[in-house]
Amino acid sequence: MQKTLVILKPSAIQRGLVGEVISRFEKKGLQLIGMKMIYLTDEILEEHYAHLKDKPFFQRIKESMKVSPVIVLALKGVDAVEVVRKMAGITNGREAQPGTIRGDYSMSVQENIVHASDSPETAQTELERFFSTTELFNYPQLMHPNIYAND
Ligand code: IDP
Repeated sequence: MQKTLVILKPSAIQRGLVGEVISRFEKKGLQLIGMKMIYLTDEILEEHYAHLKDKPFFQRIKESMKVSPVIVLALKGVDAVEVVRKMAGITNGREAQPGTIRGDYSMSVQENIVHASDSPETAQTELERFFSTTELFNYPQLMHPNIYAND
């Protein structure tokens, strides 16, 4: 079992896609183990997007992530990190495969609806960045046998 972090970016909130996107994760069989609405700060964005800090568009990304609150989700499932990355699609919404979240809802590199952790190690760091231990829930997924059979 893996846990992963998703951020529904301001582009999802502003365009009324929150329910649509969360619904995809639920229908897929991922277990929702944490969710909250927060404002991101420069401090947290500089940590979260540290790998982009020297890019010319860094300031723009930070501004766009603060346009409205975001929703952070913690999802759990077998291979959850890779499954959720695939569901998100590649960074540029115009190039992302139809059927993916970015491929279906985004026409932009920057305004691409969701963030999803890119490795199990990153997922752990990012979950700790956005959730305290009491905000992450451990409860049985009653449909587990129907979702996974004997995998
Ligand atoms: P990822 O979100 O697909 O993992 P990263 O390279 O980690 O992609 O970039 C983080 C976010 O920064 C992207 O989701 C996108 O919103 C933004 N971004 C990345 N590259 C560009 C760019 O060239 N122009 C504007 N925004 C960008």
